Amino acid sequence: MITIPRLYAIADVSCYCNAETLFATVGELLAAGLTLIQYRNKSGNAREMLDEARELKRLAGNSVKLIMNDRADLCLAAGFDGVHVGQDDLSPKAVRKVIGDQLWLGVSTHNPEQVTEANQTTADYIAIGPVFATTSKPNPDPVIGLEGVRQARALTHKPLVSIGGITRANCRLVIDAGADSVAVISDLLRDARQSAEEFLRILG
Ligand code: TZP
Ligand code: MG
Repeated sequence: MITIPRLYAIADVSCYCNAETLFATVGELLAAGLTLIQYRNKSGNAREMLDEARELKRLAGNSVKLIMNDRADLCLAAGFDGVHVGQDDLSPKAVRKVIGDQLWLGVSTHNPEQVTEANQTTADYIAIGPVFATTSKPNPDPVIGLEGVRQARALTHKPLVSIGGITRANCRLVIDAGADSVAVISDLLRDARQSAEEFLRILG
């Protein structure tokens, strides 16, 4: 079983005006002491994604876990530590054929049925959400609230990551509802270092 850090930053390329801003923000997150970061790019082509991912790997070094959203092939090519897939991506079984059994595999779920299904796979962690309303994902699944986190907790012993609308103001409630970790996009964008330090203090 993996040990998942309390704070899981998602660096979503669509939130930055250019790659330099993305790298600068990730640099701030690293300076704050973050140890788990996902690279999420829903619009780039494979070559752009690999270039950006390799730069993130260069910045992060070997002591920070880097997770590639969606793409098992780019995870390997960039030397990342794992892959995160959703319900419409490669199945966990198919991802394992690409990445093997050592790298981290995370699976997004949105309801109890999906949690139960993901629990039966070789996923290293299960993400559940959106917990609260989010503007970072187009057409998000229905909000599950803290009750949805509690339900998910009851269905799996795997590390549970909550996502969606999580901020410094509500992250403690999410952990208290049973999540092991919170994944965050928007509340880590502005003053990234200070925000990350505050999250870590609240969650510690
Ligand atoms: N999946 C479910 S909600 C979400 C994703 C990728 C977006 C989370 O972003 P934010 O800004 O932390 O709500
Ligand atoms: Mg996906």
